[in-house]
Amino acid sequence: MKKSSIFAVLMALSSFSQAYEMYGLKLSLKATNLPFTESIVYPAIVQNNPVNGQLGITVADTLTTDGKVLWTVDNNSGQDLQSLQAVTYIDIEIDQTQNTFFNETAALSSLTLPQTPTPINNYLPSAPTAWQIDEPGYYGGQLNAAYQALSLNNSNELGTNADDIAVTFQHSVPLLKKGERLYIEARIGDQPTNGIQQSDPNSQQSYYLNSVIYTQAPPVVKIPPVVAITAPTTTSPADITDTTISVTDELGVLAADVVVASTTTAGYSNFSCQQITATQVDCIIEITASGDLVISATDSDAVC
Ligand SMILES: [Ca+2]
Ligand SMILES: [Ca+2]
Ligand SMILES: [Ca+2]
Repeated sequence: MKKSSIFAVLMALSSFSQAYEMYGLKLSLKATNLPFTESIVYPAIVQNNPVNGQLGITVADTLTTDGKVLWTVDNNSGQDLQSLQAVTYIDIEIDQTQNTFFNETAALSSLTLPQTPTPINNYLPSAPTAWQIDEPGYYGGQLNAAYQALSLNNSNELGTNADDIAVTFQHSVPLLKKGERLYIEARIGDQPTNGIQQSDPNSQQSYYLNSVIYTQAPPVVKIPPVVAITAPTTTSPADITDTTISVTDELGVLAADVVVASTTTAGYSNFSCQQITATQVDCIIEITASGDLVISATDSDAVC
């Protein structure tokens, strides 16, 4: 049986409107070449902890009033971290002063992103890849052990005499390069935000608990537009009128951005382009004198 009265006082002071109290909120990390390390927000707020001197972890905010906490993880180890695992651990109590902390249930809603991940420039959010619901270990549960081992079993281990409920989420990162940063965010929301739903049957309060990892977005690969000139007639005593041009681009190209280049030496007239689709422009042209025809196109990602 755990004692949580001191943390109930802490949360009362932080002007939460929610009917939950935070008992445990922490993050563990481990990689092939990084020993177990953690950053504990509750019960003891440990920020900027040196974690064996191998990572820089900061907590940008303690738990916000809208139920978010964001960890910044910098790889200061001097080496690439292989097979990085991260587990977020969330132990809330719902309306415990009215009906205790051991009357609650929890179930996986879906292992998907919350509806509104936090926008972070050049970073992409990902949902957890594993989860576990269990009693932490005060009363025979295994959740804290799973958190310590960074090995979640994708199951709800609560029995009928489960006592307390806590939840965990796991993220896997194949490679965090030397000097790179990632972010991990725990979410506690009273609106459906996917993740795990924890409910109090007496007060009928429910919270959706979730975790998000934000990793660097891969660089955008820019592909230049493709210009195809079809010239069935290459030699003629009269003007050539059957030359056509088709420009395509994987992102987009505008008719106004397809031009006859200044390096063109052929004589021409009646150059005209038409927008076929967002990614295709077709043009016609009349060739009036011998020479080279050079078409220039600028695509929407401005490759050329
Ligand atoms: Ca309760
Ligand atoms: Ca709990
Ligand atoms: Ca392009």
